Amino acid sequence: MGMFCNQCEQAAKGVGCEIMGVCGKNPEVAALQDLMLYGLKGLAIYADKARELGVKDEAIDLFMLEGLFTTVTNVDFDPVSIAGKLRTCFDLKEKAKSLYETAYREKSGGHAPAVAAPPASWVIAGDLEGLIKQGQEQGVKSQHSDPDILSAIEIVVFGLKGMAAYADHAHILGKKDDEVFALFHKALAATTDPAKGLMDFVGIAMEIGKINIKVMGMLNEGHVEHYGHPVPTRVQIGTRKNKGILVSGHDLRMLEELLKQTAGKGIDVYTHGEMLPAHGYPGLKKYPHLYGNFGGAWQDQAKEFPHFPGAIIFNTNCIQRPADSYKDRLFSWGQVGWPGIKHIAGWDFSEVINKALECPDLPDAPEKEILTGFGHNAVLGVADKVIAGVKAGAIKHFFLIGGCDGAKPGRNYYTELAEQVPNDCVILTLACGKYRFNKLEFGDIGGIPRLLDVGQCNDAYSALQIALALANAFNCGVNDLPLSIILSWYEQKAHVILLSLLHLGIKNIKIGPALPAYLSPNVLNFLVENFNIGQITTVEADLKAALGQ
Ligand code: FSO
Ligand code: SF4
Repeated sequence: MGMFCNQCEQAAKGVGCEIMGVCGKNPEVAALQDLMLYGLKGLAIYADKARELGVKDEAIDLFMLEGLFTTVTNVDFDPVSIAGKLRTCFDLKEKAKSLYETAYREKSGGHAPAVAAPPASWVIAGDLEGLIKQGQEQGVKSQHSDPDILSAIEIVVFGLKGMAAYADHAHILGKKDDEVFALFHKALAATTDPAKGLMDFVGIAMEIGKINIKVMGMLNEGHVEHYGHPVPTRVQIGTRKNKGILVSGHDLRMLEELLKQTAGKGIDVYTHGEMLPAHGYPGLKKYPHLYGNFGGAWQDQAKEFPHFPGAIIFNTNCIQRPADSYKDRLFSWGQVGWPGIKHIAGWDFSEVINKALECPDLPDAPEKEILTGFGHNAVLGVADKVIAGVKAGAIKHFFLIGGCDGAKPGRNYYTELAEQVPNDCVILTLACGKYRFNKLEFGDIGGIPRLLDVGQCNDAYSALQIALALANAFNCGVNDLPLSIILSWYEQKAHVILLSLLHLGIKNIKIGPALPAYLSPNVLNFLVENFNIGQITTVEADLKAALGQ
């Protein structure tokens, strides 16, 4: 049984995973995820048509986010969980169809024209085996065969997946927006339209980049409304002797609930990976048992989790195959799933808490402290100092070194780059790529730390606000700032952030380690010609180019 998936930076041989996903996704799960995308396209066709007639449905809108998020890299590996979501997808597609047909009848008095073509006509197979077979037969077919159009469609679909993850986070914080829901349906439905051409899909990709900025703004607002603006905060790394729960992922609301439920229970809560910036939020740091940060980026989990003897919970990507040594104390939440791993549905974390209480104490092994909490509010709070530093020549250049970490050896580039950035330059960082260098000492320039941790990949909005405020202060465009953007990417959330940067017209971005496998040569040329986007080369050459030497 084969598969094909090329959506992340790990795509086998730089082309695609065909026998087994490098991420651990097997062909059965790949087929089910392909079928999910297929079913969602059917849902999108009817939801879009119903919306054109003025009818919308929140259950449909929200499922679109959850369904797409399920198929993001390193999220749901559990066939039973995906099969359950496929049944919901089918039911909602039928609901959208009936909403459309009823609205059509009411408006025009006649029957709605039938939409006979797949995937609108999808009828769900019965059992798990049937679903896998259906996924293999129907999952990845496209109405197009031109390689450039297929590439542009993948850019659209992967952009929607990344935006769905951010929109889902925003919704958990109470934020939603109709324009956002509308674009999900319209854009996904468009990918099934044989009449659409290359430039249509390029236009849709740019629209996704634009709307994603709105989504990231909503997410930022949700975080700030719930927990206040992040403030610079020292975070303890390592562990101390006590019971412990480690929280991995990106969801701050889930962390907050866990902190409430563990208060006074003799348990310390630790952040892992992308949860690190949680320590900077006043509404979360007020819990004294939010003790510290454990481990490095996601790809080190199997090596590090055996040394964390407490309970561990993943609330979003990036989960990897759990080792036997810790899988009985591992939990998933939200859209995350792994077969055999206990999933917590809803907001009651008693099982996780009981498991932590049963587990032995963590070792008494505190390490150093690191700094986080430099969201745009904190950085712009010292904007005068930063601007004066630039004007006086004390700060020569800014480097935004952000994005995802990953397992490939080529990612040492980002450590070496950060180390070799000259002492009169400031590094802004965000997302899990920072673990390549966030425990090194960078010192400061006139009291401004040389390494500023802006937050999660979910905080890309904050980095953007900093860049826009600097451009405003210097009365120029972002492209004219002494700023170089050097990104590391891994999955579809990084991909949609890139679409947002392109929508803003930001040029000269370097990405790595590898370029996306789904860019056809012509589409890549288009990006180079219009945005001068490029792959990272060597640290020396990229630094020279950035500093104009
Ligand atoms: Fe990293 Fe994973 Fe945050 Fe991604 S933890 S790789 S782009 O999911 O989302 O940065
Ligand atoms: Fe391969 Fe990435 Fe797809 Fe996993 S998500 S199967 S690693 S391309």
